[in-house]
Amino acid sequence: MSETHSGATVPGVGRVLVVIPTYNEADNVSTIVGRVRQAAPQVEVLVADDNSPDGTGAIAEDLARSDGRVHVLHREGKQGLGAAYLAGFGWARRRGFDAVVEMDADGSHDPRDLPALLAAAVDADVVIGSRWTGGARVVNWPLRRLLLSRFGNLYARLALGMPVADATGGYRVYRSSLLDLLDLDSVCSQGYSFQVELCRLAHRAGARIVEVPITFAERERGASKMSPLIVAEALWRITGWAVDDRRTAMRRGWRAVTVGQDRWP
Ligand SMILES: Nc1nc2c(ncn2[C@@H]2O[C@H](COP(=O)(O)OP(=O)(O)OP(=O)(O)O)[C@@H](O)[C@H]2O)c(=O)[nH]1
Ligand SMILES: [Mg+2]
Repeated sequence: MSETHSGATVPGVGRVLVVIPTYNEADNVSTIVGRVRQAAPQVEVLVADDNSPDGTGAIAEDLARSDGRVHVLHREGKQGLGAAYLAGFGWARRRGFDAVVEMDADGSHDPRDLPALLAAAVDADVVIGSRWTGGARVVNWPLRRLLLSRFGNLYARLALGMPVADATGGYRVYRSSLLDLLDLDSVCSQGYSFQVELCRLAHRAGARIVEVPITFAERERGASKMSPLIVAEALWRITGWAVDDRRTAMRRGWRAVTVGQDRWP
């Protein structure tokens, strides 16, 4: 693992680490890292690779050797997006980064949107690069994926009461000051429900969540890791959290009636 270079900062935000989780992204990793460095030269990049059989980790290692602002976290094996991000957050916090960016490796998240996300982070704890707010564009996504994302977000918003249009999106900035407040050890999601879970934790912690419209494009190269299992995990976890929230609200209401303390949230 390479050492960090302290140095340039993003005005109003500080030192920023872009975490890019990878599993079999050999066709994409060089391009995405290069595009991030070009679009936002002040940031550093951490590729969090789950020992990809296609050699993504070795390619990332080469990139890190030739650019001191690029780093690699080699993990033992495929453990899901959530686990890779949590490891990346820990890596960033141990090295004193002020903000962490989540970004996919496959080019769906355009690094040219990063400056706008970072600018919004000056006055926010979480910035979501949103596909579903005014001004956003979704390019080349099959109808099946569009519907899944729309339905997933509608369900998350209604079930969890979060005022967020794109709670499943994975292009985000988190201020480290917020991550320090969240109980990340409690996070149980492995797949994409990780994004919803973090959104819920941030919302419950009273975080300032801002959405910035992005241009989202379908991956051009490499294989998708999306699976019915990942969709099922998101559905049952969101349902479980919604049930928990309602149970908690009912308990509080019951206590308010019987003891005269506490109030509905
Ligand atoms: N480290 C790590 N990265 C993962 C894992 N699963 C997915 N990723 C990465 O997470 C990002 C998002 O995964 P994608 O396969 O693009 O998922 P998606 O965007 O929902 O689906 P497609 O764009 O259709 O492929 C990519 O950079 C993947 O390489 C994992 O288990 N471990
Ligand atoms: Mg993708």
